[in-house]
Amino acid sequence: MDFRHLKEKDPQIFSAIKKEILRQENTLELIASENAASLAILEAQSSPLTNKYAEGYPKSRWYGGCRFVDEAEDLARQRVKSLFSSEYANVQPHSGTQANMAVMFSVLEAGDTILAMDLACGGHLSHGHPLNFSGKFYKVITYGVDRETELIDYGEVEELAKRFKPKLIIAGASAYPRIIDFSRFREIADKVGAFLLVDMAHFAGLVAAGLYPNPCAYAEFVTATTHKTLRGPRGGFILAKKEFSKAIDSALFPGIQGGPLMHIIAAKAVCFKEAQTGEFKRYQKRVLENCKTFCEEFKNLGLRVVSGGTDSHLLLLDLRKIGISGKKASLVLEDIGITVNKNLIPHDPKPPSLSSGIRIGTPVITTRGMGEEEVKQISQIIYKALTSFDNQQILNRLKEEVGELVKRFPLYPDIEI
Ligand code: DSN
Repeated sequence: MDFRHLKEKDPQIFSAIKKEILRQENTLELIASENAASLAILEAQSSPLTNKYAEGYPKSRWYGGCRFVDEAEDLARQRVKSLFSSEYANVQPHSGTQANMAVMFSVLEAGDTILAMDLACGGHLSHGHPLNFSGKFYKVITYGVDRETELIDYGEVEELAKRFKPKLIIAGASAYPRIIDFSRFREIADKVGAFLLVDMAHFAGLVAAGLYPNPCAYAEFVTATTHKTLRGPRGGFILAKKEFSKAIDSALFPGIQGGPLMHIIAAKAVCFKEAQTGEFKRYQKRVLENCKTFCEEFKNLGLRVVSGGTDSHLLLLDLRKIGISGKKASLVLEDIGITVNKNLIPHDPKPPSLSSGIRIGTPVITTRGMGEEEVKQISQIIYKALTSFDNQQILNRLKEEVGELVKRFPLYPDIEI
């Protein structure tokens, strides 16, 4: 892959892209929601399929000339249905939020009640945050995690469900390291006659590899993004029971989106094919192992890991013992070439703009081929940086160590810039 045309035609944009490629190459990326898509996926999403208007669905489009994009969308739908054993799929959502919006628009009326996880305890913006459409259109009741165990308090979820009778219950989070008990959510939803939506955006790759329970067996609706653990192009998709197919299709188009991004849908199809391979399953296993190693190392270093560990690709580190905020920690780490995000810990005494923790994820470093030895080294680097954040000499040394480490595990050796 090269950029020879762009370089000539638009040197300014080429320069921004080149710098970003080099940043990704030379940084230890530990943001849990990011990954590094394959060259096959990058090629599909940069193809001339971007030129095609295809409002509608395969074999039922508003414009002519859709024969071949139909092939791509059909392949994407078949592959994702088979990957997650789902009866129905819609691969057109531009993002996870659009996927959630389409599900909500297909079964809810404005003013209906939804029960979802509190953002402060690990939930997601599109599950009812007051500034998001979901919080503006619906009456939102939130559940959190237990103060002691930092696990979802299913007793609280049931109690809230019985009290407020939500029409939709949402399970799924962006900063919850543990396995979510979908069968318990199903039981609660059934007790109050609610629909269940599982947003598996974060852990979809682990589900595809059989390392996390498959929510399709429990929920009427399952939404996800393709670019997190699933390691595909940026975008979303919806899985559901067949009886909801018409309602979801029309909630998405013409309800909230116009022409689908056919180049991205083709790249999603490639992602779903890659996710069926043994190599992908082995990759997800290493993602999980690396995350568990991080937890053990941080605990050995005397730090507290939220909920005591992880069952997934992410962990939350409580920094209060070191006496540094999540915001300061992420800035210190960025200066030495490590990217993380500040994150609230459950029942955080600090505001979201500061936060007491950081979220760490292993999808990207595992894609680069890093394993136990490197994770142990990175844990030490993070610990030393955060405990010596005012010692520039130590930080300079750690930055060199990060630089040497990333050079040994190139991210995109075949991209010519
Ligand atoms: N922004 C994503 C995350 O980092 O978890 C969720 O959409």
